[in-house]
Amino acid sequence: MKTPSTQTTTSGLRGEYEGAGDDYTVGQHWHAYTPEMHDRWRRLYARQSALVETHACAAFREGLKRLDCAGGIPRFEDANAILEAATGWTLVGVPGFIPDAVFFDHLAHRRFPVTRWLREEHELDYLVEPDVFHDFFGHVPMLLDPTIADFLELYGKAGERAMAMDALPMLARIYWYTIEFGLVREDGGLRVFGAGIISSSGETRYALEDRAVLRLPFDAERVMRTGYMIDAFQKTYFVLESLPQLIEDLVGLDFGPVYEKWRAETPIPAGALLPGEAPFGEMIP
Ligand code: HBI
Ligand code: FE
Repeated sequence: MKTPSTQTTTSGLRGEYEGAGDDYTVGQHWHAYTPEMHDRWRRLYARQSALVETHACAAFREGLKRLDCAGGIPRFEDANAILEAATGWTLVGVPGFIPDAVFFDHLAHRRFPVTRWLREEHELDYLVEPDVFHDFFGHVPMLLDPTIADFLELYGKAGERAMAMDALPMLARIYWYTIEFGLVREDGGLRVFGAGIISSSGETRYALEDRAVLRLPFDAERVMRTGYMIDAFQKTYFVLESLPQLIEDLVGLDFGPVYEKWRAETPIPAGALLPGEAPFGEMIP
């Protein structure tokens, strides 16, 4: 992943790792956000929330409403009151990307790291690193869903073994193709639940509407073997039949033998089909 930027033009908070503890958490410093930043948030929110109605899954739509954050960059502590009552999760502020082991440890303890700085004006459409809009708007609504809440804790707990077995890229692909870029079947069509899609207006349309995209049924082993795009729209998305399928499929799976079998192999390229695989059509209806 990209190293944290040290650019400070409109946000003095961006990439500031000094003052972070061993757990990499920092205060949100909500009062440091300028009126321009709150305005930028409102515009990002307005653009994305219009798409959410037609493109996001029900859990996301409901979670977003409960967070009530259309008016400006939300305070993490306000969201924490809602989250703690609903699923026992807590948001912690972070300066940006944090080391894998630290990230896993937070998730294993139902703490979700949220980047505190907001993208700049020229980055409204596209950003490689997470910012507060991606992390909060994209991820936090789904933390109110009981399945996703439990799944993320399990994912955090799986981190140590994946690292010890030299198979972190395989585990990370599960996160990537679900929490970041996951689709789910709902109401006879496909809907978005992944934060990387739903925090991007271009990718939200593309993931559900572009005919060239591969949409494959979610299969944990297939996902763990599939490479992904980090600086362009995905070429392949995986589709859950329901959100609980995520837990049902993964809870019974012993990851150890899967890691051993595939960790030394070249991943299946993003956008490639294996013999016999048939992709779903575009989103409809
Ligand atoms: N740090 N802030 C932040 N956000 C992430 O999504 C993140 C991270 N560190 C590591 C990481 N993701 C992934 O590489 C792990 O899921 C493997
Ligand atoms: Fe993310």
